[in-house]
Amino acid sequence: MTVTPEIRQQVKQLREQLQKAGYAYYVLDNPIMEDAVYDRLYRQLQDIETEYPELITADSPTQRVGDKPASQFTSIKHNIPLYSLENAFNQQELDKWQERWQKKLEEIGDFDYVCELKIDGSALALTYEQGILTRGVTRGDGVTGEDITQNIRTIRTIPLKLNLDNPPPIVEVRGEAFLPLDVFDRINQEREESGEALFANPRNAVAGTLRQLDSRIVAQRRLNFFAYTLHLPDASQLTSQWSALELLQQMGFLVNPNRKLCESLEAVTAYYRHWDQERHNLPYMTDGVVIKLNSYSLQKQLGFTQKFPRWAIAFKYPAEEAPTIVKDIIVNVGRTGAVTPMAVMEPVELAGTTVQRATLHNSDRVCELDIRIGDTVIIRKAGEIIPEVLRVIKELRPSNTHPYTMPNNCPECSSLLVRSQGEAAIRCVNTSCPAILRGSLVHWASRDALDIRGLGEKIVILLIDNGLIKSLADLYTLQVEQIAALERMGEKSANNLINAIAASKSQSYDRVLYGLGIRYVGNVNAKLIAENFPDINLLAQASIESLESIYGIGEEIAQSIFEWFKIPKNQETISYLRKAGLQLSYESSHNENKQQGANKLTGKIFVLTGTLPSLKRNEAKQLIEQAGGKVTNSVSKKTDFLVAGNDAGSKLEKARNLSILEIDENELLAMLQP
Ligand code: 1X8
Repeated sequence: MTVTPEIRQQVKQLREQLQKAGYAYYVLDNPIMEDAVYDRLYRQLQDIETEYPELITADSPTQRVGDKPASQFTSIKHNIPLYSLENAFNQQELDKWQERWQKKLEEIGDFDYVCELKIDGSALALTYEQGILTRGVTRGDGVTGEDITQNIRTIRTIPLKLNLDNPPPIVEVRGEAFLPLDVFDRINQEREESGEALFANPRNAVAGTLRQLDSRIVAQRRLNFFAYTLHLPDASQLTSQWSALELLQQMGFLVNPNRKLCESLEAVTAYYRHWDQERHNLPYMTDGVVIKLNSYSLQKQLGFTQKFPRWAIAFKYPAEEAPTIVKDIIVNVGRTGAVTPMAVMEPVELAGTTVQRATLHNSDRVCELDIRIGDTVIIRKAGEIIPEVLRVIKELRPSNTHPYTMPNNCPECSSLLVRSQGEAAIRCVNTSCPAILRGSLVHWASRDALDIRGLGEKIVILLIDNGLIKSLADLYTLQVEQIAALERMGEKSANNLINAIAASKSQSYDRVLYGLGIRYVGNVNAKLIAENFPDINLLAQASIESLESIYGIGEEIAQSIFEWFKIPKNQETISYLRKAGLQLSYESSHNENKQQGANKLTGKIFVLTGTLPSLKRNEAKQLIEQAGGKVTNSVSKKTDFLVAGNDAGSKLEKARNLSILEIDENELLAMLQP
């Protein structure tokens, strides 16, 4: 088929729309398009590119998903070396630095400093030719790095094309690739559960991810990037670091918003102190502040030492480590049955919170540390929610301590623990163990799974301890009165919980699959699997070979799924969930909408306002639309129902003026009942 000008035009338009939407979503954190619309446009573009591969360009939004594994990376010499920064650990060292650079200059005049947060990640150098991203290289040793362009394309906040009308022939952008802390925690949790070695900190996790030969794995890890250095071919175009940051932002990069122009070292110190507190509320790790002379002309006059620029310094925060005393060593049983040893310690301030528990990871680590009750230990918090024990100070060990040995039996159900070959983890394999049930339920209700608001660990424990829940399926037969009768639960919160559980029945099949907690089946894999086996019955009968033939699914995952479905108790769970009305296939959700959705709400126009007690806005919207109704943003004479939650504002007033029927969440859910 020949490419017509119309097709070219359509491709161009689709790319522009997708690029804008992606920028709004990832960089501005302010979406301008519904996910479903984005997906539709994306697929349109993908379809055209499949038909006309000659139209694919390096800057097409479809080129972010990763490609077949590379066999190795190529070494690349940096055009301009990536220097490291001199460190200051206290005020005196900072003062000395100022004295030193001022002494080097004959004339100083007015100057200011740019303060930026130092991001704990991996430095990257990006090359754009004629405005198109052509290369991404790791810092390496500063002189030579590795070409990881394929991996870098998967980072959504790195533009594939610069937002410039007349891009210079070549532009180099530098910055820090980093992992949001929640993603880091999730990666480590998954590794812990599958018995893999943990990443010690987000920086290692980023470096490890960037060096992944399989860029599809990188694409799943949600790496992010802050740009902080810009090299243009014509050096006279820019005169300061501050304006460089602004230009980077205009060009489409994510630039850290927490930067500050400071006129004195006192102001710099105030910035440093401010962020010493505030950094604990950031969703990424910072380990200090980078201070740069703003003026490029001053930077140029000062130049570099053998190792560092003279015009910049990193003012580091002290390592987040603290000594404390071990009061007890306990083991925790997770949802997969994996048994994690934990140290219970004298409470200690660390990274802005009081901690009294630290993970010891597994029995190998316990042996290696030779940790004992009574020991003084150094604990560290490296971004993870649970800190870890770094080392034991043997010199401070009291007499009469005993080496700790891991229990042979599960602390919760007493059944014998099992260590599989080649695994670091020891497991409880009793499928009725209350600890496993507890963990499974918390996972089932978690955000990426069925997303049941209000069903956190505390409530789960309450439900299990009161004998209301013995399996996952029991969630769906719970009655309001049963919950309302529990300690610290009223009628209202019981109602909310029941509604939230009911709403989870309309969550998609891939979320259900993830929620089941099958080992190695993360939320990304769950989507892949669901697409290839669009009905759980097909999946239950799938052979290991057919599972493995899914692009992206390896032997371990295939084996794990295969074995999961062989367990009678799991088959029972599926059958209960089916009865309860959960989505166990992609088709069924569509079919059911057609039949039982019975188009109960066809033609009805709804407006949502305020916060609903259990449904999120998009969930409510989805439910209404599935039943044939329509949701609009503003109240008018055409509006049939106003669904009002807490803190409803002007829409409520307007609806009352127009005498529009006002309903609450419960009434809405009742209308949706088949
Ligand atoms: C390293 C880093 C810099 C910045 C932030 N995080 C880092 N890890 C910044 O300038 N905002 S600069 C830098 C370097 O030059 N080695």
